[in-house]
Amino acid sequence: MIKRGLLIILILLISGCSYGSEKTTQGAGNTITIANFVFEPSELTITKGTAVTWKHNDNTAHTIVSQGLFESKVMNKGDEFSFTFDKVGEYDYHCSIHPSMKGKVIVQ
Ligand SMILES: [Cu+2]
Repeated sequence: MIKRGLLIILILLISGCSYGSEKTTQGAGNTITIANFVFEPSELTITKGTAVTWKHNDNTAHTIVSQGLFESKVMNKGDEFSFTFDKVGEYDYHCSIHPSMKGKVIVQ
């Protein structure tokens, strides 16, 4: 009786864990918000093949430029920009209007 109970608890724990991690990889964690002249988070680590979405939530127009990789249009509040990172590496990007605005995406 006790053994069977333990087994059921173990199965519940294992299935609960795998369900949890699945949610994490598919859910949040690949969105960067632009607000108050800051990319948040300024450094984001993702796995290869993940699409990152920048959400503009500032009263000032901004762009997202990674030299030789991508360049967004001039974005205003409510705009979004997405890019899928297919290669492992570290990618610096910045706002071409405000060069002090910088961020980094680390692809593993
Ligand atoms: Cu800017």
